[in-house]
Amino acid sequence: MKKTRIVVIGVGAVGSTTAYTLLLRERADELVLIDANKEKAAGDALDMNHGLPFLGRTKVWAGTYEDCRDADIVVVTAGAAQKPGESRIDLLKRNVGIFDSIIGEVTKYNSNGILLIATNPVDVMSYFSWKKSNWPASRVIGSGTVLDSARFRYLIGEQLGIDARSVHAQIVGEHGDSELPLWSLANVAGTELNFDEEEKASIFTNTRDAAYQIIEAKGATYYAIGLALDRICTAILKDEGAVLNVSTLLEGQQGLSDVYLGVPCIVDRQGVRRTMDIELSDKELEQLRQSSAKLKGLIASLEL
Ligand code: 6V0
Repeated sequence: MKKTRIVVIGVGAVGSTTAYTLLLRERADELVLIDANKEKAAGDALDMNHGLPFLGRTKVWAGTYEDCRDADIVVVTAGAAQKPGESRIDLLKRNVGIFDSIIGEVTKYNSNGILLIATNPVDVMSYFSWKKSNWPASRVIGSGTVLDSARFRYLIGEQLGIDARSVHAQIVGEHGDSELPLWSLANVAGTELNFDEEEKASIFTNTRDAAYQIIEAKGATYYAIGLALDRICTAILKDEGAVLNVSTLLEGQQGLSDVYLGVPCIVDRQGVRRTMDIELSDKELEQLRQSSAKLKGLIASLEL
């Protein structure tokens, strides 16, 4: 039987935590770590291998792009850190330069795997990866608002005293400042949530600004995104048909197209099978359009 292989490119805070999460959950037979900093990738692989006597039989090694050949999923978390005084647009252009070479290398060796992008701004990096790879959009997926939706469900669950897994609620749009909560569809067991406007505003602000809060406290966020990426990998490898708010190419949904955004998608072995048809309130639709316009502006600035 063919062995399942996940390649993680970029093993900084997010990549190494994701790889460790995939290892703990025995998600694949083979786990390959790639980083421009080869020593870091080699050190992580050695460290993880020393844990194997306590785990299963996953094979972990620091690899090269040739190892992408048999990969089922290539997770990309590589990115440049913002330099002092550097604008977000300049950082974006630098990350696009990095992705130009990474995606070029991956597609040299692999033509039928799934690209799972986490590097920020994730919706733009996913769009760029789709263009650069020439792969069908169904197989180029961004982590989108999967993490944001998890934060949202956690905070609602805390407020209600209900397990976050029983809370059905989602964030859509950009993974970032223009994202929006879909209160009109949020529920527990089909029951509408009775929050007042102040409570709603506080829950959403804490969701949207969570990354700033964590980065201020400890410099980076990585545990929850590691679990979110593991969740997406599981939906793919187990052909689940799970509904996850990954970032995908819109082709007319909600009147939007030629942009990657976080929306509820059915995810299975083929990647994104399709997006769910959801009915938004007028206000939500307007906010989603604004989020899309912002991302399109960023894409246009790249002059692809
Ligand atoms: P980090 O700890 O600086 O790690 C980045 C890694 O990328 C480093 O190990 C670099 O050596 C490596 N790298 C840089 N250039 C290359 C290259 N050309 N080839 C291979 N490797 C390279 O950053 P961290 O891990 O904290 O964050 C990584 C990215 O994830 C950033 O863009 C974050 O903004 C983003 N996040 C995305 C989230 C999401 O929900 N999508 C959540 C958290 C962070």
